[in-house]
Parts: sequence; C-alpha cells; structure tokens
Amino acid sequence: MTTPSPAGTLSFFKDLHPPRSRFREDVLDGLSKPQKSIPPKHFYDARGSALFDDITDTEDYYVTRTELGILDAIADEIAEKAGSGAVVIEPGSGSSVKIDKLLSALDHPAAYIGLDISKDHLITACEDLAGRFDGLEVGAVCADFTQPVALDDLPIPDGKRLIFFPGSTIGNFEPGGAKALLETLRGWLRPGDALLIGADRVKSAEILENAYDDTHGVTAAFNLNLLTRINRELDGTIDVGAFEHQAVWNADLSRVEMHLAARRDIEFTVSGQVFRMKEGETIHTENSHKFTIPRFTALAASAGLAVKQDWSDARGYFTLYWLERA
Ligand code: SAH
Ligand code: AVI
Repeated sequence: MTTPSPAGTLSFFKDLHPPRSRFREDVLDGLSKPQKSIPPKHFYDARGSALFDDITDTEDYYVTRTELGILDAIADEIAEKAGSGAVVIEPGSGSSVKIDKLLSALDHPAAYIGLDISKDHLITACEDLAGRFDGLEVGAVCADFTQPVALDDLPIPDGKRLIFFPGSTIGNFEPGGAKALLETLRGWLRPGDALLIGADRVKSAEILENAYDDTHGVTAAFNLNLLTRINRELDGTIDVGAFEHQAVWNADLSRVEMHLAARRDIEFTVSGQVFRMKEGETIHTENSHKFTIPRFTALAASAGLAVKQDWSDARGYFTLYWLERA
C-alpha cells in the first residue's frame, strides 16, 4: 500500500458562492412542474460527491475506466500538443483522479486550477493534489459553471491554457445548455489554448442502463441521496424509502435518464410547501446524453469550437476530443 502524501497548500482559493438559495428555488420550481425534475448539479453535496467516486469504481460504470485507459494511451501525444509549462484548468473537477494522469504526462505544467460546485470535496482534492505534485501551483475555485465565471479576475498564471473537462459531464446538459457551457469554456480560451473534453458514445441500451443502475446499488444511493439532501437542507419530510431509482435509455433523445419513482401515492412538504405524487410518478433527476463523433463535432462547432483531433478506446465506448477556437 502506498502512503498518501500529506496535503499541500493551495496558492489560492476563491469562493464564488454558488448560491445555496438556488437549490431551494430549483427544487420548489422543479417539483411544481407536471413532470417533476431537479437539475443534476444538486446531487453533489459532500455525500453525493463521495457516492459519485464510488460509482466510478463499480464494474458496470465503464465510463471512468475507459476514459482513463484512453488517457494512458495518448499521454505522450497530449504532452506534445500542450507543450511545456501549461496551465491546466479543470471545471467539474470532482476528486480529480484523472488529473493525476494528465499532470504526470505533461512537461512541467505551471499550474492547476480545479473548479467545482462541491466546496469541501474540491478543497480536499486540490490540497491532496498540491501535496502530490511538488512545485505545482494549485488553485481552487468554488463556482457554478452554468453561471458566468470571470477567469480574468482570478490569479491564474500566464501560460498556454489547457481546459480539461473529462467524464462526459457535458452530457448532463440538454443540447441548449451544452452549447451554452461550451461557449463559456470557449470564452476561457485565448488563441493557442485548447479544450480537452471527454464525451461518452452511443452504445447498446443494456450496457447503458446497467451503467446507470449498477448491481451494487451505488447509483441508486447517489440518486436517492438527493432526497436526503432536500430533507436536511430544505426542511423536507420526504419518506426516502417510498422512492426507487430508475435508469432508462431514451433512444429518441440519445440519453440515459435517471428518475426517482414513487412506490406509492405520497404527500410531503419541502420548505413548508406541500407536494403530492401518485404511485409510479417520477422526479426526473438527470440526463446523460451519449454522442456519436459527428454529433459531438456538430455540437462543438455550434459553440465556435473545432475538433482538431479525437481519440477513442478500441470498443468505441468513449471519445476524448481536442478542441480549439474555430
Ligand atoms: N471530472 C470528474 C468528476 C465528474 S462528476 C470525472 O471526470 O470523473 C461531475 C462533477 O462536476 C462533480 O464534481 C460536480 O460537483 C461537478 N459539477 C456538476 N455540476 C456543476 C456545476 N454546475 N458547476 C460546477 N461544478 C459542477
Ligand atoms: C458526472 N456525470 C458525467 C455522470 C454521468 O455519467 O452522467 C454522473 C452519473 N450519474 C449516474 N452515474 C454517474
């Protein structure tokens, strides 16, 4: 067993205070719609972030393992393209497992900046990273990347920027939102900078549904934790046991949908507001869009980004794209 390195020191931490009140608004709005829904960014309280990490270790969730395999295979090429002294910025960094591979491959990266909505998880992950990479400047930004984030106001060192957006997090947005997010990321790029982004591919319904309903029930726990979070933070009275996790491949919209389905007729309150659900009615909690290469290329182009290169695994499960301003 390796001994973990002691936590390092951050060169900066900036809290842009993703507003907690949005959680209340989003939940109350979402539960008031005919098809109840809650945006997936609210999965990531401390427990949700830890459960996501556990998902990535399950056999059924092929996504993380596959992307890590591609990163291993292309490490030298990426290092060559990024050049020496790159400044790596990772939105939705989570626990930053993939970043170890990328930073180890790069030639003397100058700095790493992690940006995530899940504050404590972000700080711990970035401090750990600073402990592992001696001499690397590590900054952390707690922000919601669906809102404007002015990178120029942050103490980010000069150097060629490599924005690293792995994990197919882009797939968690509907087409309009995905385009808007890519436009935000494009706004962080200057001429010569690049965006390395991972996007999961279309494949059989069976593989996809198993990936989002793993046999150990970790994804179910991740989904149901949203209700626990509502009870804790929004004074909710939801009987979590009255809900079950569902994952369904929607071929028409090319996405896996996650829902929380009521097992029986149920009534509950959130922040004093009363909600009723019929047996079988669902709360739609996440979309995970899957892309063909041409589809993703077209999405990138719609946001003013050109695919300069792409790499896939042998099974064609997942693709990493190198994008630059078109
Ligand atoms: N990059 C990691 C983690 C993916 S999980 C990987 O590839 O495995 C998605 C991450 O994005 C989580 O850490 C979550 O907290 C973060 N996230 C989700 N929505 C976000 C938002 N709107 N703004 C900032 N971070 C967000
Ligand atoms: C973070 N995101 C890309 C994951 C996904 O695959 O859509 C979140 C997730 N939901 C269930 N399992 C994993």
